[in-house]
Amino acid sequence: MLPRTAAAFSPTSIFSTQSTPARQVNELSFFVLGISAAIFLAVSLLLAYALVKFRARSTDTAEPPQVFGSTQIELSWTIIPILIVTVLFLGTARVLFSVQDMPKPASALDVTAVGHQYWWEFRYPQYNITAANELHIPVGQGTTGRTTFLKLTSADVIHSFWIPQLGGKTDMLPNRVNEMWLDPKTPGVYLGQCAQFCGAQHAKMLLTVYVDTPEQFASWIAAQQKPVAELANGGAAAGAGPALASPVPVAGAGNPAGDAIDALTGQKVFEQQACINCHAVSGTMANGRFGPDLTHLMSRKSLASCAMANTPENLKAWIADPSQFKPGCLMPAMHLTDRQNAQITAYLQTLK
Ligand code: HEC
Ligand SMILES: [Cu+2]
Repeated sequence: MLPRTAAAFSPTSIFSTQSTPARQVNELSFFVLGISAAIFLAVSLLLAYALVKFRARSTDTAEPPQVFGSTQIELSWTIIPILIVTVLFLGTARVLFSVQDMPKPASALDVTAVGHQYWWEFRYPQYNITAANELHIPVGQGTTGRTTFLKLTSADVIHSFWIPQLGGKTDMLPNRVNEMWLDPKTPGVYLGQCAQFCGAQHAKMLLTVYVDTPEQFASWIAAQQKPVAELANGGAAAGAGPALASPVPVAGAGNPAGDAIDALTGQKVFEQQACINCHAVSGTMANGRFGPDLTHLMSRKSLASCAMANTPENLKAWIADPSQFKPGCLMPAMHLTDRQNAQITAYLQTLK
């Protein structure tokens, strides 16, 4: 392997591979590079030899002998390249098939990843969860390992899913499903990025992958499955059920939701705005699908696919004007008053 340089240990290094598909592709690249380097060296040496050995000398009086055709040489420069190409072909085919046709274990985790301008949606059909931007998967190797099988698609233009240390780069195409799998070796945080230019904020379409231990993963799933806390002031009676059925009633049309800067008022303001046409908060009337699901927004460490840390100040500033962080992104500035913004932010803070 490579020397332990800083480059090999940067979080987006393709050299310190942490998952089988990435490792196999990496080994194949070095194999191909090795063969190409050997060919380059052999050709250069032969060329240098011929140039020196057969150079024009002052003692030369006539043309050197002219040679026409040599079956031996022609055979060798046909057969040797064919052998080399065969080796390259077989080596590549072996990796291709072992990555592509890996049988799916019964225990595999299914994730559907959907690329959007400029964020990622992650659906976990086995758990009925929708998350965004921060992908959580279990560690994939070792006795408790669990492989993750991803279905990749896009909601708009072509994106590409790439986590250099784990795998990819696999295109996410509209109306088509590509597949890949990951079996990360060690728990930790891995960084990825959209690898296909997809528009103005392509550069800020970053991706964080949390590779969890089985326990961490189970508790993350449990947290994502929890229904949002009910904010109704009295709501003790509703404690039992998942409280999903009835959305909090909205104040009559045109009525201001109120002046209080608290989560309950914030929810009403949120639901009176167009936010709910683009964002979902499960169990409430917000069921938009155009933007990231906000049901467990506070479980994420970053906002807007890693554009900034998820702090109350950043959240408020984002809602006031997303373009200060991601110019050209598809969430409009909603022209809220400062109070409305503070109310909504107070509400979003409760979406744990
Ligand atoms: C026209 C659709 C649209 C409307 C309306 C809209 N958003 Fe968004 N929102 C988006 C999109 C798209 C993104 C992702 C932007 C990106 O990362 O490029 C986003 C991102 C966000 C995020 C970051 C989510 C995350 O997971 O990091 C928050 C928070 C948010 N919106 C809150 C709001 C609030 C509050 C409102 C109403 C005041 C609102 N949005 C109105 C489309 C919308
Ligand atoms: Cu993209």
